[in-house]
Amino acid sequence: MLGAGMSGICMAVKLKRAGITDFTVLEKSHDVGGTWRDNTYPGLRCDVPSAFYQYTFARNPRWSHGFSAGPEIHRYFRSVAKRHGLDEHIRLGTEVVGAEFTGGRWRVRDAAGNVREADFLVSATGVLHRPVQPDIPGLDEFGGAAFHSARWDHTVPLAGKRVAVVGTGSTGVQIVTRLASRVAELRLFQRTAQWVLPLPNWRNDPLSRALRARVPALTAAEYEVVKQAFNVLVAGMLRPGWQRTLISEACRLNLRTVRDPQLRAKLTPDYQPMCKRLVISNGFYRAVSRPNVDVVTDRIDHVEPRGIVTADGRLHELDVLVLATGFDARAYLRPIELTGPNGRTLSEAWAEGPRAYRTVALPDFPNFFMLMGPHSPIGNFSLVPIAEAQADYALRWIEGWRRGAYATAAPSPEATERFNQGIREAMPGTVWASGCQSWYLGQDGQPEVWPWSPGRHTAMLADPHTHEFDIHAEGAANR
Ligand code: NA7
Repeated sequence: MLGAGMSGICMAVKLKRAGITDFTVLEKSHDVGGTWRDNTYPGLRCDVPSAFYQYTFARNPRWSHGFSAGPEIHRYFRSVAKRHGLDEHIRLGTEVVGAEFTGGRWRVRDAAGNVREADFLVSATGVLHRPVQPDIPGLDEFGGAAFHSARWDHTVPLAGKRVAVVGTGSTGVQIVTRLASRVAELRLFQRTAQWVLPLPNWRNDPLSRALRARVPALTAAEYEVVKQAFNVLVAGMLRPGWQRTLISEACRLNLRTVRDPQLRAKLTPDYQPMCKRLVISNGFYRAVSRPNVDVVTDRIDHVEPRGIVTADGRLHELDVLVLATGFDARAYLRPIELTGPNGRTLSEAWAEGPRAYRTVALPDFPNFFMLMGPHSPIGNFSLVPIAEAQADYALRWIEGWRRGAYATAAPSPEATERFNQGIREAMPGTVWASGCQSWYLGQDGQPEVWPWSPGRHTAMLADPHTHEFDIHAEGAANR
């Protein structure tokens, strides 16, 4: 298996619980936790409620907040891995560079030149993993400290400094909200204004935590309630309806809390709420209204040793430059190169953009499954139940193989095309196609996300759809 983040840990635990122990998780980094290991920036929180951002098989009754902070979430994933005895399966510091399917098995190569053989390959390499370094002239010449939000340099002091944040996605907003009162001057370089939904973040008091620990049914019920609410809201947001009206109005009312009309004008988006991934924050507008904070909307022209120069010729002098410029959402497992039994490579298969069979598999790549593959229902939903549904799907196939039902299986190109055709047909009319630039869009400008409710995705994966697979029985055996 590739990756020991949220979805890799999920798959590994599911394998163990099914009695399958002959597996290895290859992780390029020094620790488990994926995005929660990489991101350590000030103000980091998950914007999905903790009650719903957790595994159904390891519910945590002791979340400190409604929306808990990054380090607490990282501790949770580490503790699940430890409790389920994954240490003996995970090889840290092992970066996979390629895998070939040959002789009925996957041969997986790592950067140190080692080759491991496996009957199945499961990729759990995350979605928003590869930081985007913006193409700003002169960035390398900056005289102060400069780093991407996902590579935060904690040795750099911030108190009393002049700090710039480039980018106003969920990350930039969280950083600005946290740093505004801690630095001397903060400049937020905003290319596109964001709609911001204010949601309160409450503290779970010790009594309620103790109660949840004593009565596990409470945590289970809470999970279900939040899940249903998200299903109704997220699905409803996609097309016109009361959910979209409700959330749009909440965002508009929130914007009106910005008293300064000039600042409010700068912060007013020119597209519909939810076209870009919705930013959740109840402190951002307060933070940018502070006298030591400036929202700069002039285009960045270049960086020079003293700071950022905007298109109007103004030099913004800085000590620290934070790039909250997002991630390559189209990379998926690349640059890892896969080669199928007929010599077809992943680069060739994805030359026109990442496409998958029902978000989990690929034609021409037998016995290969993906977690968080193309068109998974990401957006503002919790990724944890998605990973669980996809892991359950892969597990069902692996168990079939262990029973001797088949030797190799890959989805047919026709079934994959049918699935992607259905996605394309459902996309017009969704809010993502309503006219904005976002990381939801693929290279052809079309949204590459799941155009229905997350519940429909789970229901789809409950059926293995074996008739849509090219199956070879030769060499199958009961194991
Ligand atoms: P996002 O949501 O991709 O946001 C990146 C931000 O960086 C966004 O405001 C971009 O502006 C801005 N950006 C990117 N490149 C540049 C350049 N060259 N110049 C100026 N501004 C730039 O990433 P986040 O890390 O905030 O969030 C990613 C996800 O992580 C989030 O959705 C959650 O799922 C968790 P743009 O809007 O493109 O004009």
